[in-house]
Amino acid sequence: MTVKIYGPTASRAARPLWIVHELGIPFEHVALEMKDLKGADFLKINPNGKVPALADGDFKLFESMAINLYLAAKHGKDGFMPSSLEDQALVWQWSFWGMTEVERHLLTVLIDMFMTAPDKRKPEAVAEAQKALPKPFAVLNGALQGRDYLLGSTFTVADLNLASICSWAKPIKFDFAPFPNAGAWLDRCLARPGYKAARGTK
Ligand SMILES: N[C@@H](CCC(=O)N[C@@H](CS)C(=O)NCC(=O)O)C(=O)O
Repeated sequence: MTVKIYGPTASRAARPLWIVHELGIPFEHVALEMKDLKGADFLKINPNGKVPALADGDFKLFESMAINLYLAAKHGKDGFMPSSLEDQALVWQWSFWGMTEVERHLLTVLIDMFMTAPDKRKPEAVAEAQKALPKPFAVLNGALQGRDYLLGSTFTVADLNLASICSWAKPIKFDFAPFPNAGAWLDRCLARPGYKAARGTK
């Protein structure tokens, strides 16, 4: 069965697009445009009118992290979705942590920098987000001390989910100098062919 992934590449749909390349499963990319998201057809797929969304046969799912955890659990091999409950819990931990502790700060800066007219920019909100970011990146840096990936020596869905969020640190030119483990880990993850293929780059 070919899964359908809804949403433009330049959106959080990049996350499931990365994982389907990583898993090597057949998929259909329904790119959509942002203006299509509130139409009746798409609202049947995701009543929130947001992307990404997934259809796997009759089964429909929204929320980028949930989609990736589902696909990893269904198709992951060789520890990509770890087998022990404890390691799976760590996968959930890093995925939820990325969404709650990192994403909004990166997004605040990203939107202001690239998607906001100069007269609408909010330097105070950006400064606050920039001030908040070192705290989670210090935590991530510590967790990666002496290991290449979040759970050890193997790239797992935890790395993919968190790196897909942290990838926004690149366009905003976040300074990883104080967090070398985190910076090297992000480069390692984003150098993967699956990430590049999802973006249509080499
Ligand atoms: N927490 C959701 C966020 C989904 C979301 O906000 N997606 C944006 C695109 S990246 C969207 O669809 N925006 C359209 C809108 O809010 O109307 C997820 O991770 O899937």
